[in-house]
Amino acid sequence: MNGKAHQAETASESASATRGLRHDWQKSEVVALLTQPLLDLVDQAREVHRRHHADGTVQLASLYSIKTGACPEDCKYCPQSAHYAKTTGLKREESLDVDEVLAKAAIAKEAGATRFCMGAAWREVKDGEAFDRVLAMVRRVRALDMEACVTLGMLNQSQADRLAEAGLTAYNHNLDTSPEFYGEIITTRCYQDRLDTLQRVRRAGVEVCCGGIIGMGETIEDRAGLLQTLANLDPHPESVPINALVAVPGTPLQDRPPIDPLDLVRMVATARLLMPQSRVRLSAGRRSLSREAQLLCFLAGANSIFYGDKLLTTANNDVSDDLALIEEAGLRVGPADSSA
Ligand code: SAM
Ligand code: DTB
Ligand code: SF4
Repeated sequence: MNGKAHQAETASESASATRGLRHDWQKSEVVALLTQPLLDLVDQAREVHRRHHADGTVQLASLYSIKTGACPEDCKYCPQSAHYAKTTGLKREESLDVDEVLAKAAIAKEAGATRFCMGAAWREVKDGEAFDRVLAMVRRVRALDMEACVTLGMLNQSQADRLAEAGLTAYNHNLDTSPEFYGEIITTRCYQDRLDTLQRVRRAGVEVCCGGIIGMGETIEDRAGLLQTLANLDPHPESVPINALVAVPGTPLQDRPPIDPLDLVRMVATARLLMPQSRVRLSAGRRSLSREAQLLCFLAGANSIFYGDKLLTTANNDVSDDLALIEEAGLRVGPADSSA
């Protein structure tokens, strides 16, 4: 860790203690929050949200896939895994051309996004030309005065440090579910591999974006276990994407029934209570939510969305519908919130 990152980590630890943020949640406490009467939960979450995010901003983050498909991992929810390519029919594609990616970032900025997230279907980063291009993309997205986020799979410390030097704002690496349920969903890596990468990102002084997915057949305890693990990271992840499974045909989870949108509201509200200062991002699966369900999520403390017609390989909500809903709710497009 470089001196600056170490100082930042120490300062953040003591600030965390004085602000009363907790990192010692028990599973039973999280289950109790998650399963209490819905209006009590939403009331509490709203109160915490207003206290910590008085400016009422919603951050718009746009996603772009710089390397699609043919991933060696076997994540059962993911259309990009090579293990299911025969049944999903998804073809490998690479758009590692820096100018082309930058043109997408400029379009996203023009449409109102303040963060540009680039995703690669890699198990891990390998040093070499592709990674050098990603570093160049990060530098140029930052030069556009946008926040830059990448999600590239596992990293070693020197790769995390190089991303930090390039000016990366945040690294997305999800824990997806509880430690207990993880092995049912992914067998080609383990929970500890994820935690190790997250720690390297933190040590490099880059913000952590880490969340999970509901709707994969997990129990309430698994949902609580995910939130408990996230909240016990110290410091908390600066952003917490909450995804609802997009059941893509050809993946092993294709037949999972859709989630109850109120379960998503519960996840958002509980994430807000456990991680008061983080940005809670409504992520995949938002397209199947009504305006009313999205509004309830905003009420419960969501303050960011993925914005743009496409996520990585699947469709996302219409941008003009999103802007209209934000306006009708009386929210403002972020990023002013300095506690995030
Ligand atoms: N390969 C990298 C990794 O796994 O970290 C980055 C890309 S991966 C597609 C990023 C995240 O997208 C996953 O961790 C998962 O949480 C989410 N995701 C992927 N497919 C999804 C789906 N069908 N429904 C909901 N979330 C999904
Ligand atoms: C996150 O938590 N969700 C995003 C982003 N981080 C990288 C990805 C969602 C992917 C949904 C399926 C797809 O479009 O391929
Ligand atoms: Fe690969 Fe990421 Fe998809 Fe898993 S989630 S198969 S690691 S792209």
